[in-house]
Amino acid sequence: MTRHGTQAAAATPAHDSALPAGRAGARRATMIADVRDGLSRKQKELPPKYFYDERGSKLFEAITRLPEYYLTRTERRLLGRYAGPLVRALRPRTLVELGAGSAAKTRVLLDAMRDAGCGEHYVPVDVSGEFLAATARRLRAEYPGLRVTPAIADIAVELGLPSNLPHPVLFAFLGSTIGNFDASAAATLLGRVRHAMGPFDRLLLGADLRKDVAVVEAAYNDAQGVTAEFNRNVLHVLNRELGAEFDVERFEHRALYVPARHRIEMHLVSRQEQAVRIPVVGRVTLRQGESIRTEISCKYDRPSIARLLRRSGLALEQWHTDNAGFALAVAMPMP
Ligand code: SAH
Ligand code: AVI
Repeated sequence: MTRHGTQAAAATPAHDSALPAGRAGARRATMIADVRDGLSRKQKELPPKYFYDERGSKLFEAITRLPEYYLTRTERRLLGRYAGPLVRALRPRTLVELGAGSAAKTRVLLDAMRDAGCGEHYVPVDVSGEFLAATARRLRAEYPGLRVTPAIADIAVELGLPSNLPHPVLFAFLGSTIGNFDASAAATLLGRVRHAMGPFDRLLLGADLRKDVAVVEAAYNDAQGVTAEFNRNVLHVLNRELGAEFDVERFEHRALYVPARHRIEMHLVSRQEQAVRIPVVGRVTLRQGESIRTEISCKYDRPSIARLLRRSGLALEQWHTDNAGFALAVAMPMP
């Protein structure tokens, strides 16, 4: 994420029902602060964590099945190859997954843990509470005997982990979601993981790699327009949760690679000059062609991942990749 809320919402165990009133109030206050801050910048910005209400999470799931979006299937292939050996060597008792979403690929890790006769506790962490609760319900049904303790948390602020997790813990941060955080936020976040780690714990990090710009741009500009809908969903979320009056059709999806920063950026470009009322926040004006940046998605290579890990107190221990340009990195805590 490029920016984060100033008012940190505390982490809460996820319940299967709607958010408790205090929690909903904290989310709203954080959202107001984020929107006020982001939309008053020269380059207007909204944090990508607001894509993921139930509709946004489903749109993301649809993105993962698109022919252009190579990331998910490449990572799944790599997991299929390397999860078994990793789990057999580490024998984790707990799997903690950051930004778990629907935990679709996690099943590869959970299956490997079951096959190896280890793994008693799964802790999916996500900012999207409703979706997380559904994921937890499904996993409990699929893996009887596995303790599933979901935690709703904004990982840019805190991990929200239960105390006394059985070690060794395997932390997983898949999908290249790390790329949605700028370098300093990414290092802070991974530093938080480092802080939670014991000496025999490991981090499994999925990272999308630098490659032909046309391939990356196609992945974020799919022919069916699913990514465009996903991008515009953040405006639906602000309309519903804050009573904002965005006319979503007045915004065009744009995704462009910025070579100097090794990242693709998603923007919502105003099709016309307009003023948008957002209760509590105020009136926001946009010129024709002016954009709101909604996401960055950084692309890496081995040295940049090793550097990021080092900055976070971690050391790169294993590096697995294939020719589709995605990597699984395994990191250990630096003493
Ligand atoms: N891990 C899955 C899902 C990736 S989508 C995969 O690899 O396919 C990104 C997920 O991260 C979403 O579920 C979203 O709700 C979550 N997320 C995004 N920003 C977050 C934040 N700041 N804190 C916690 N979770 C976040
Ligand atoms: C979740 N995250 C890693 C995705 C990405 O590729 O940056 C979100 C996404 N944005 C557009 N398409 C998918």
